[in-house]
Amino acid sequence: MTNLSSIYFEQAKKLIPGGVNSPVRAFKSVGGNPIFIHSAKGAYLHDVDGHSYIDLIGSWGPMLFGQANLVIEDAVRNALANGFSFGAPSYNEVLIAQKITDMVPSIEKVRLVSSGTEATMAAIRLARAFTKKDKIIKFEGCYHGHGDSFLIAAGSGVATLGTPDSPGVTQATARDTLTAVYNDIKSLEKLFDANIGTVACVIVEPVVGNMGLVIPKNGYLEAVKTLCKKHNALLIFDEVMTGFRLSASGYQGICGIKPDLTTLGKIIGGGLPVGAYGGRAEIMEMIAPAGPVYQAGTLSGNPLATTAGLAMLGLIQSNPDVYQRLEAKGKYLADAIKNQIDSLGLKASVNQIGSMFTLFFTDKKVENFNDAKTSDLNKFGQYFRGMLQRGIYLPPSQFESWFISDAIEEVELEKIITASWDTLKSMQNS
Ligand code: KE4
Repeated sequence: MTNLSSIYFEQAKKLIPGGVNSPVRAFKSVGGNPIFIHSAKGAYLHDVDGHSYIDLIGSWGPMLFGQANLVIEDAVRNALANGFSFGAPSYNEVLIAQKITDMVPSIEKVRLVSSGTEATMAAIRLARAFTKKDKIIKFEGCYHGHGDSFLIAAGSGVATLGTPDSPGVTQATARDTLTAVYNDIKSLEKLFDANIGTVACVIVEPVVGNMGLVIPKNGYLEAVKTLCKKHNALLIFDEVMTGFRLSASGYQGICGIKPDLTTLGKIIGGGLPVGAYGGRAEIMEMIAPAGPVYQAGTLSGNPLATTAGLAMLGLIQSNPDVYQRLEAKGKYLADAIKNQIDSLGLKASVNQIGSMFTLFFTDKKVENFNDAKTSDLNKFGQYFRGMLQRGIYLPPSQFESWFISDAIEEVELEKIITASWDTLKSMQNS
């Protein structure tokens, strides 16, 4: 039966590469065509054909309090009357910089940009300038946006499409990106020892969302920081996804490790385009016009986007217990699905921390990208489609984290759990 989503997708493919403006949205690895969303509110997405879904993507992380939160909506509505973009400083930029530096102690100075990719690109340029060294170390399966230096053994949509290294990235660029194995400190040590005096920084997702959810082993991040200090390399925590998702100070507020630089995005824009990078003042002072490292952006600090971001950060500050609520909801869901795996004798495993969650179709405990890649992608595709048919919208990739929002209440959790049971049962009988 032809529906509007299919009609719109056919039109989109004639005008937009792959019919989407970001690859992972295309359902390529899960089968079927993407669904066009008409509106979203609270825990729900509503598609153009009148179907509703419980939203476990949350716009890939920003929607901590659920879709179209009224506080954020009112703030943006009121700001509209003042204009959309000035290309000149506005006080919102001071206010949001104050909130970010208050909430994340390791950030003494911060620069706003318009996406996580811009933030990570600028952060490594700054690290290279500050250390006067060229190489960066990232981890297989981690994703830091689509900057050339990062499209080496990357996760998220890159892994989803099975193209860990993108064409168009020059050998010269690739040569300066070294990749280690996450959660394996020896692999990082080996890279440092083989590249003495040349590594500017290590960039890491402290909790990884882009292999699917992978949690650092005890002591791992501390060991990474120790190696960075030993080799005079900066430690960059890419908290674009985990920033304000796992605590009001990101994952660094939980693990107690202070990186030299942090990159942020997603939640700090409240759903509008905001990215940021920040850290030790002596490093940030190198950024133009204070220093020689150039970085710029037409819409950086945009008044509407910073209004939404300020409203979001204000909601977090006035709801400090949101993270306990999200941890309880995440654990409840994880325990229920683990029970389903056990009672059905499935080859599957679950990783969960706070409101981040991934069901892997492998019986291995997933602690790095190689573990994640043992997942049965066909089974994940079947599960994704079954959940979608039952009104649950998951991230369309095995190599992504699910995001539970605070708008998801017990009734939605029960619907997700029932849909999961019915889907897994039907998969077993097929
Ligand atoms: P953006 O340029 O997409 O705003 O941020 C890039 C980025 C940087 N660092 C981390 C840890 C990230 O997770 C991201 C982007 N996340 C993906 C989802 N895994 C965005 C979704 C997409 O690519 O469509």
